[in-house]
Amino acid sequence: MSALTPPPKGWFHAPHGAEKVWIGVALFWCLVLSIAMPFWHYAGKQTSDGEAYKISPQEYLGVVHNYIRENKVGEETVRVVNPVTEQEVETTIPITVPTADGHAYLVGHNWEWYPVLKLRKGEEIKLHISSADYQHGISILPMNMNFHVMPGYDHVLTITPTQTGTFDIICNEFCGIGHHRMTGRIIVTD
Ligand SMILES: [Cu+2]
Repeated sequence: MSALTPPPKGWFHAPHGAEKVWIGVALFWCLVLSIAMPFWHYAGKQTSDGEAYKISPQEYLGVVHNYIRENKVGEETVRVVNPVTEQEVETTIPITVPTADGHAYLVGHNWEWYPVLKLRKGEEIKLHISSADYQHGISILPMNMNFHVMPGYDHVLTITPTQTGTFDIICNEFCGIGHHRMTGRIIVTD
């Protein structure tokens, strides 16, 4: 019998016994997860309200560079490994604070999160995030905070830091050969 031959007549037997139980368990769990998604959308404290605006990657980069020019408070020296040549180079990355009206800008591109943000504990800000090239995923550690970042959109997250410290950012959406080295930083002070 080849795969193209129809099965013999009478092949279907209604589920019974343990099979029925497993179908029931799977169906029940599907329903639980289906309800959990909209529930956490409203009840979760780390859910985006979906605020986003269309912007080209070039325009967004312009916005970020203006923001850095006006809100830079320092610089950090970092060692970056070129993922293609494996050569290590020293480079600087600007440290910025939010604007007077509480906006901060972050861009993800191959392969870094730029610039470093310095925030204050308890101060609500509008965090703008976009990508200058591919899809990236921003993951703020050690908290379990993840957000999918698309080029062409200025995603706006309203956030209030609740802990002081240095938080590392990684990329959790595979974006190319340097993905595993794509990092950034958020510093929260009192
Ligand atoms: Cu990535």
